Parts: sequence; structure tokens; C-alpha cells
Amino acid sequence: MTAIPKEQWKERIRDPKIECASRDEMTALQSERLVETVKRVYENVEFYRKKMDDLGVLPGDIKGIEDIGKLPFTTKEDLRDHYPFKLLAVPNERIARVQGTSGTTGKLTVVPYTQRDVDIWGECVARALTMAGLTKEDRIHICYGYGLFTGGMGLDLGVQALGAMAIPMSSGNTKRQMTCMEDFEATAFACTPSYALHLAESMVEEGVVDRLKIRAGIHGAEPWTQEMRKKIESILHINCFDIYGLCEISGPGVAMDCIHQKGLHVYEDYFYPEVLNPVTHEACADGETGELVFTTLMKEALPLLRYRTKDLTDITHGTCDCGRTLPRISKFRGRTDDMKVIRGVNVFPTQVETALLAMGTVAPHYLLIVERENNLDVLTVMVEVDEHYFSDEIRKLDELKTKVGNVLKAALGVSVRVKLVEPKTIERSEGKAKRVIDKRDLS
Ligand code: DLL
Repeated sequence: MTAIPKEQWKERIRDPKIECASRDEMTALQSERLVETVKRVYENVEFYRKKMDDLGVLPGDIKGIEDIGKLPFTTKEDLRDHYPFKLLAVPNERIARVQGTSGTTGKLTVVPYTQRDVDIWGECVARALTMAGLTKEDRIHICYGYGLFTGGMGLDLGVQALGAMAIPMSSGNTKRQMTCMEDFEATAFACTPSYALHLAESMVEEGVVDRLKIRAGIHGAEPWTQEMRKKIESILHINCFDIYGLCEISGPGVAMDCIHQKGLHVYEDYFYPEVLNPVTHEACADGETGELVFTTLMKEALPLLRYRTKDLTDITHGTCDCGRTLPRISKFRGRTDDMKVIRGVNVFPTQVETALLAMGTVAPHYLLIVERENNLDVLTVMVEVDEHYFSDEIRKLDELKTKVGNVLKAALGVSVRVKLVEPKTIERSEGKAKRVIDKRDLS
């Protein structure tokens, strides 16, 4: 496998008029799109009409992007409260598809798309793939999950828009992934960074690295470090790129970094980014860490005003070495909430609590421990159970352990290791309970 040598690297930009626009040109475009979006949501979405009325803001008060601070915020809770389709801004028959969060139950967030939303999503991913140096000549092996999760479908749409060849593997079955990668002569692959590293090490073990034609890896959906990137790059001799997105805004392809690795370029002509102090909601200066907030500028089915992502980052404006003027956000520092991303799946401690309490056979004292083993995330859930389980025959304890594991897997959508412990083993807290210990080094 060979990375594209730096000296041979040609900057590839799919849409230079947009991606290299001057600030004035971009502001004019964003303003026009924001004014139109606000008018549309006010007319079609009762939730926003009420929120704006409560703030005393009328669509006519929004004259350009400089007025964005007058608009109300939207949160994940708002989406859940309006589950599944109560925030639609278009008639039902215009919905072309739905996607959702990576969690499988309880916390599901559903996102409807019109065909134009789908096309724009594909276009954003195609821009990102172009940024990774890929063209229609490439064969892109997609091992993100397909389904409601946006990873598989998003990359697929991008490959189609690029005109390249999609290899829709979905996730799992490492041996088969390697065989297909080799046999189909894939030139790029896309999956979570933790799986990329696992795959890379498996390739070394199987001795297939030199027979593969992979040049680039497109990784995201979970936080990962520069060190992890370097490790994957050095094992496979490729270039890796960090792709970001969230289903509420469209999926992967909201932002991605270029070969210069100076932050992830945000497609701000479609998604207007703000970085705000999570407490005061004041705008952060360039370089200052805050919560990333997006306003969609072209979304038809589910336009969102000032959607609070809870992802912590900072933003930089100014021209990048690649020539793009799109602002750049730093690799993510974490989240403002307690959500954990385990093997690309969003997991909330409250989902564990709900599932455990519904069982009735275990105590409501639990602890999540997240670790990284062989480069894969491992979630251990420690749960207290009645002491008679420890004095009775061991078979009963084993049966309960299997049952808890099955219940949690069904609730979370990821397999979990279960550790049943005696009462009072888990530390009690006087203030907020500590529900998660994250031992992965994601700094
Ligand atoms: O994870 C979309 C996606 C798929 C992105 C494939 C990239 C590749 P959700 O399931 O809605 O969507 O989860 C979104 O995942 O708010 C972040 O906390 C986290 N996340 C996504 N990409 C990155 C990344 C997809 N590159 C949530 N770095 C987001 C760090 C990321 N965290």
C-alpha cells in the first residue's frame, strides 16, 4: 500500500467557487439561505413559530447571518419530544428516506430527508472524498454499518456522487473485509478509527498489507487522537482523514480535514457553525473551546436552527494551506453531556439504568467502564446483585450474568461485558453519581 507522496499531492477541490469563496461571498450566500430558512420554518413548523413568538422575533427581523444570535436554540431533547415526525417542514409525501442515531432503542433520534436533502448530503461527502484525494477512478470499501446509522449510507451516497465504485461491506467479519479489500482492489476504506486500527493489525497478522492497494482511510463517528491516526497511517502506509458529522445535521460529511491536518473544514454553505460558551451561550473567539452549534441553511425536511451538538471544539477562520477558506474546527475535545461513543454507537448511562431497572432482579447501582483493548472499545457494566447469588450455586450467577448481558445488548445495540458484584461494592456518591469511567486516552 502506498500513501500519496506529499510532493505529488495535488490539491483536489470539488467546488472551488464555494470552498475557496471570499468571506464576503460566503456571508452573502449564508445570509440569503438563512433568511429563506427562517421564513420557511416559521411558516411550516409550529415548534419554531412558537419559540420565535416567545422570543418576540419575527422572520423579518432576520436580515442576514449577523442576526443568527436572535434565533432560538434546538436540542436533542426537542427532537425526542417531537419524535418521530412532528418537526417536519414539508408534507409527508416529500420524505425520501429516514436515518437516525446509532443507538438502537430508547434514545432514537429520527431524521427525515427529502430527495434534495439526500442529494446535498451525498454532495458533501463527495467533497470530503475529493479532499482525501479520491476520484471516480477509486474503489471505496465502506465498512461503516448500513441501516438507520448514517455512516454506511452517507459514505455510499458520497461515493455515488463522486462517480467512484462503492464496496458496501458494512461492519464486522474482519477476515471477509480483508479478502474483499484485496480481491476487489479497493483503493480507500471508510470505518471508525478504532476499527481501522483493528483491521490494520489484523492485516499485518495475516500478511496481506503488501498485497492491498489502499491509499486513504476515511475515519470518524467517534473521537480519536493524532497518535491513533499516525499509527494507522504507519501500519498501512496510507493517508488517514478525519470525517465528522451527526445524523441531526445530515450524517458524515458535515466537516472533514484535508491533507494539511489543520482542522476539519466545515461545509458552511450548508451548515452554519457557531462555537459558543456552553454556559453563557456567548460566541467564542477563534481558537477558544466551546460547544459546536449548527444551523442548517438548505435542509428541507428537518431544518434546524442553532442545533446544540454538545460536541466541544474550537473554530478557526482564514485560508488553509490547501486554499480552502471554509472554517476549520479542531479534533473534538469531548462532549458536554455524558454520552459515550462505543465502537461508533452512542451510549448513554441512562439507557443502561432504564434497562437494568426494568429487569427487577438487579440493584440500581451500576458503573460503566469504557476501555480500549486490541484497539477496540470494550464496555464493561458493573452491576450490584443480591448477595444470595454469591452464596447459591455458581450456575445462578452465571445465568443472571448472561441475562443482563442480553438485556443490555438489546437496549444499547453494542455487546457489553457484565461484572456482577456484591452489594455496596460500587462507590456511593454524595453529589452526582459517577456512572462512567472512561479509561480510553482520547485527549
Ligand atoms: O456518527 C455520523 C458519522 C458517521 C460521522 C460516519 C462520521 C463518520 P451520529 O450517530 O449521530 O452520527 O453521532 C454523532 O458522533 O455528535 C460526535 O460526538 C461523534 N462524532 C462523529 N464524528 C466524529 C469525529 C455519526 N470525527 C456524534 N470525531 C457526534 C469525534 C465524532 N467525534
